[in-house]
Order: sequence, then C-alpha cells, then structure tokens
Amino acid sequence: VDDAPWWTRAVVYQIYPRSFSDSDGDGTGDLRGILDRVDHLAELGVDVVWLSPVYASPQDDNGYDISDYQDVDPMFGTLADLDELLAALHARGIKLVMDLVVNHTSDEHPWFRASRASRDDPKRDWYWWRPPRPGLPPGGPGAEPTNWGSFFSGPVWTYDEPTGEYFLHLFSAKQPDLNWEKPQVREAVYAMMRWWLDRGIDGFRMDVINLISKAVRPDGTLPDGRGQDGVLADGTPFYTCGPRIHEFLAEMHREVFAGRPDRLLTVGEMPGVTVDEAILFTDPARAEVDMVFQFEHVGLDHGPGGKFDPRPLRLTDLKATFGRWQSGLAETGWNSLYWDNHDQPRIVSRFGDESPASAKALATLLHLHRGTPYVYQGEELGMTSAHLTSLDEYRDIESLRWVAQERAAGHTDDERLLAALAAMSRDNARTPMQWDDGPHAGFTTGTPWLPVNPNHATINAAAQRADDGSVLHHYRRLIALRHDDPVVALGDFTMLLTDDEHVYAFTRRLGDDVLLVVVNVTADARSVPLADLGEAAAHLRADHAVLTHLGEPVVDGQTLGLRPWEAVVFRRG
Ligand code: ISL
Repeated sequence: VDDAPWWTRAVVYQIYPRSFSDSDGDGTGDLRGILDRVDHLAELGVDVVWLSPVYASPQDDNGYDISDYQDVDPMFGTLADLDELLAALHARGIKLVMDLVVNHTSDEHPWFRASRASRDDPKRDWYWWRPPRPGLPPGGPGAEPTNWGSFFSGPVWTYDEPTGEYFLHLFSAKQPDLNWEKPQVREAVYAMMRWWLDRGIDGFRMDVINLISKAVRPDGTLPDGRGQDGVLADGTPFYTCGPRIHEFLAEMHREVFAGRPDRLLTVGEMPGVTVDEAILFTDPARAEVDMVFQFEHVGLDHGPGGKFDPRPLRLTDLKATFGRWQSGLAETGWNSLYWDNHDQPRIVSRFGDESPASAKALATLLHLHRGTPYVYQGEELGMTSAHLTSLDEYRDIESLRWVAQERAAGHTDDERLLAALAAMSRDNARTPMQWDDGPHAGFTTGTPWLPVNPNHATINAAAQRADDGSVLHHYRRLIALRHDDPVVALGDFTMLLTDDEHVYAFTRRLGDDVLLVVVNVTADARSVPLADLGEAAAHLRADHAVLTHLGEPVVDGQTLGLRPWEAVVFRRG
C-alpha cells in the first residue's frame, strides 16, 4: 500500500480552456480566467489539472490542431500566463498535466508547410503522402489511396493539386497525420516534450496516442478496409494499436520520462483499446504509460448507425464492461475512470435524469471503482447537456461535418438531425462553465462563443458552494474519501448483482477492510434483499454508512431500501 504510486490516490480535473473562464470579455475562456478560479479547484480537493490544448492553433478542432507546440495561442494568453498558472497550481499542491496532440499537427504547422511544399522537401515524408489510385482521375471520387472514412466524415485523404499526391488525416483535413515511422519525427516530438517537462509541467494526456502506428506494408502502401465499392470503409483495424505502437511508447518513455522524478503522470487516450492491450500499455515493468482512457463504456449507448444513432443504456452492459476492466487490470496495470470529457455528452443527461440525485449517484458509482477518477469541468456541479434548439448554434467540427454528410446523402429532416446532436454532439459538454446565476453564468462579460445553458439559474458553483447538500460538496467528499481511505484507492473490486438492470453494486476489499457500494440507477424506489449482496451485507446496519446523499439508509435486517437515485457506501461492521 505504501509503495503504490501517488496517482492511485489522486483525482484529476479536466479544464477545457475555451469554456472555463473568460478574463478579458472576448467570449472565450483563457489562462488568466483559470487563474481567477484556482481556489475552486483547491476547495474541490483535486490533485491534478489536465489542461486541454492552449497551444498556437487555427482552432479548426478547438486547439487539437496545433501549429506551434511551444507557444500559447494569443486567444488563451501567453507563455508567461501559463508559467503563472503553473506556479499558482503548484502553490496549492495541484499538478498540471498538458495535452499532447502528436498523432497529427495543424496543416499550418511549419513541418506540414515544408512537407507540402514539394515532393523533394526533406520533411516530405514527415507526413503520409501517397499517389492517387492508378487508373482514376486524381482528386476524383474513388482515387483516394485507401477507402478509409475519417472520424469527422468524408475520406481520410485530401488531394494536394500542386504536388499531385494525397495526404492522410484521420480527423479533419486541417489535421494531417504525422509519420511516426520516421525517426526524425519521433525525435522532434520527444525534444518538444522534454522542453515542457523542463518548464515544470507534471506530465501529459496523450491524444489518440494508440493511433500513431499505421499498418504500412513493406512496399509503402496502406491496406483497404472491407466495404462496398463507393462507400467509405472502417480503417480503424489498420491504425488502432498498430504494429509498432508499443515500441514507440517504450521509446518515448526512455527518451522523455526515464530518470525524471516520479511526480509525473502519463495517460494515453486510446479509442478502441482492449483490456488485453491496456494491460501491456500500463504494465509498470514495460514502462509505456501510467494509465489509458478506454472507450467501451461510452460506446454502450451507440446504436447500429454509430454515435449519432443512440439507444438507451442497459445497466447490465455497463456492469459487464466495467467489471471486465476492473478484473483485467487487477493484477497488472491501472484503470482511469471517467464519465464526462469535452468529447462526450454530459453523464447526467445520458445515464441519469438531470436531477442532482442522479448526478451524485453516478459520481458515487464511478469514484468508488479502482482506478484514477477524472472530473470534467462542470461535472462536479451536475451540469447537463446543452439542449441547443437550432442547428445554427452548433460549433463542433465533428457535428457540423456529420450534418453536412447527412444532408448530402439526402437526409434533410432537421428535427432528426437536431435530436441526434442534442443527444450525442460534443458541444453538449462544451457550453460555458456555470459559475453563478448572473449574466452568462459569470463565465464572461462578453458574448460567449457557445450559448450558456439557461439552467445556470439553478445549476451553478456559487449556489452549490453555499449548500452542503449540493453535487459539488458530494464530489468534494468523494475526492476526500479516496485520499483518506486506502481501500477506496487500492482495494480489490468484486461486482455484485450482475444481472440486475436497476441496481449497481460491488465491494472493495483491502485486508479486513470491506466497503459495500450500492447504487440505484433509476428514478424509482427499489429494494434489494441483503442476501443478494453477499457476505459484505451480512450484518448491515444503517449506521455502517460512510457516504450517503439522501439521508439515513433504510435497512431492516432483510432488505436494503433504496430511494430514487440513492447511492450508499457502507463499511462492513
Ligand atoms: O468524439 C469522437 C468522435 O466520435 C471521438 O472519436 C474522438 O474524436 C476521439 O475520442 C479522439 O479525441 C481526441 O482527438 C481528436 C479531438 O477532436 C478530440 O477532441 C480529442 O479528445 C482529434 O485530435
């Protein structure tokens, strides 16, 4: 227990800077805005801040398209502001982890400008340039080097007329993929990372880092995906945890992290990662990354048509998924735990019913698992999805390009498009942070870049700070529990009630210490026979509760009664 890494007891808070706090009234959040709010983070008790990108960027994908890795975009401030923020966080005992976006750069990065300039430029093969498919007019339909579809709709290839070749972009055409096969690319990335660590930052959240190794054939070609002619195919099998991914991450660790103090944190964002791969990525003996973000639980409500074809969550699917990740990483490796981030609709609108009780129930469920919890700005208030009422209000490139694609395919029913975006768009999580009930929720004195949710009248930080029963104070208690209670950080995990569609229950055990966690994931009252909760519930009494949010638990010797959205953590007596 004593030699477990510090991050097994830590909670990370994600800041999406454009939506957090605006200091200068231009409607977009900035670094000095964050500086004004550091006490909110200290009061919540988080150990680490993960800051989404603030680097120089054309903002095609809100900063995930970087044109200078070693400068701050003027819309967010300056490097001096960032140094000041780092010092202010460190003064409160909070670490700062930066976003690392190196699967791709912006097309306006000097590396890509050089690469694009001519076929003989020394940086030409820092990116993936390929000739058109033979026999078809270059730039025309079907002439792309492979048939892969992009994460943001359309093909992953864009034709560049002046040099007569296509370049690869898994995301937007303004986010060309770097060629990690090239040692000079890797060295340039590692040098940049060392520069940031030398500046005093405490680690990296690595954007889509499991997509950097592409399954290139010895002759330099990339394989087609299986699919019908004329329809874009799924290219993910050819770059998800690709052939050299472990080699690249081990090399990065050697070149960047080895020999540095163990205060650092690395977390790899990994769409499509499996438990078996995650064991390899997070095995400390392999020295790759500390933990990964997996995506299985945030795909459980995707329908056959993908994320914009949502279906209701089945609680048993969530149990099967989380249960598999908990047991898979029990012996080797480590989990990260998250509901919300800047790419996901808000959990209270998605798996909850937007009530404060549902926010607290879902928070308790997640935070009592084994792993490092991540809290996304506003989640600690129970902030809801955006409820935008018109397609014109959306700003997210993924949403806009999906709408354009649907319309091009003749699907012009705006009501249907709006309903899909209202459920799943990334903008749901990007509305401004709700600080108070004043104009624009205290986020800005100007016009916010994305509308403030009108429910800031009731859901806001100022009101919740003053209310000990608020969602905010519940998150504060969950974070404190992880700090103070070794069984929360390190105890074994056992899932209970695996077939129950309404109640989520599990135990955590460390030596003789046992916690029993029971969560009613519905808006109806429920009751659970104590016998179904196993040995941990044998002598259960209401006063064994260590965390509640709806009053004293209802235990009668035979059953545990659960109020709507009630979550209780008991310690075995
Ligand atoms: O939200 C998604 C699209 O459905 C995800 O596939 C998302 O694109 C994926 O999680 C990768 O996300 C990260 O890289 C993207 C960026 O747009 C996201 O904001 C970032 O979190 C490209 O850099």
